[in-house]
Amino acid sequence: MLLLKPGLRLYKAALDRAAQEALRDELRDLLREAPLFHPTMPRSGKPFSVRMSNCGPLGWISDISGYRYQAHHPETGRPWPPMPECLRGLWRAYAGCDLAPDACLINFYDEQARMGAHQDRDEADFSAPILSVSLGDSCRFRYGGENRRDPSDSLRLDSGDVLVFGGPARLMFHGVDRILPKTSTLLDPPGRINLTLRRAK
Ligand code: MD3
Ligand code: FE
Repeated sequence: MLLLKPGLRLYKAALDRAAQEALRDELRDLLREAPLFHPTMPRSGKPFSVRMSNCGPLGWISDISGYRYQAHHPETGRPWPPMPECLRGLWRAYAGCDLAPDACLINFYDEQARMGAHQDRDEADFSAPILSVSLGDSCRFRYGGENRRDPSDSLRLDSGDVLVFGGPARLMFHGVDRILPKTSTLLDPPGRINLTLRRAK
């Protein structure tokens, strides 16, 4: 485990190749039930470059009217599929939180996609951590402080890495500067999947 700063813990290669392949295959089935959608920015309606879906009781979505957690897919209207057991196991092993996650956001990045610096503050209780799992192509991940202008650092995240953000790191600004194309053979089509396990309510 690497403690990058207070509350920010990195577990390199928490999932080995076989575990990554098993999770990839589960996600492939799950995304048939809850297809990736193109979220849009509140007010402007500008599309995100990242496509998203969710699993677990609640899912995070963004559309013209705002950001929120809801229990159904915005396009199919169906409830989100259950969270794979392997993800709940990662939460038990690494999150250090007795309460189970009730939401898992699935982000898919193609080679061009990125995510601008933001805070995650749509959850009811910031005392619970957020756990992130990376699969597929590596990325350059950027993280700063609680104010947008605070100095930032960047870090390469590789397939199988788990990051936990808790305590003083929970409200830090963070984003994905870029995907590093052709750094992994896990996904077809290529790209990067990031899963974030949260307690939304
Ligand atoms: C730091 N996702 O979905 S994961 C997001 O790689 C998001 O897809 C990025 O930011 C991705 O909101 C980064 C790492 C991450 C996730 C949640 C955080 C970092 C965080 C919440 C608080 C602080
Ligand atoms: Fe985020």
